[in-house]
Amino acid sequence: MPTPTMEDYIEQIYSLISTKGYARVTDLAEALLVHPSTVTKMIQKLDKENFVHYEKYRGFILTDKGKKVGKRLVDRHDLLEEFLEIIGVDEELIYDDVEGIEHHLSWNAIDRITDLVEYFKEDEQRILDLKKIQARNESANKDETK
Ligand SMILES: [Mn+2]
Repeated sequence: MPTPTMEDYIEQIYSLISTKGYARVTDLAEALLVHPSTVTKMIQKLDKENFVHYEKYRGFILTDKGKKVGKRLVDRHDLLEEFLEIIGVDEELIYDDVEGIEHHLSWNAIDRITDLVEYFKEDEQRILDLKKIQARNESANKDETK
């Protein structure tokens, strides 16, 4: 199992490759806000564990194992964004919230959140009902701070 930090790298490499067609050390350093030498060290580690294939002067690619894990991590990220959006979290908070929680949930919890997202998407009325509760709680909160 990859560590949370390794997961961040694999996830980022996977999305860079699917949007740009390739992932370079500089792209990763920029995306993850770390120094390029830190990226290189992690890439070597990921290579050792067979998630990426690293060639010193030519950069790196995801192995089949890396692709499989990468897809799973990107899907998990997307699911959690969708989940927070459905339950009404402010849009500008969603990305950072997902980055904060995604590595700390079990795959069991992810599966159950998948069910819940499906539950809400199956019937618009369920989302409207939730919004009613939210409106009620929000106005109660406002009254408290008056
Ligand atoms: Mn993420």
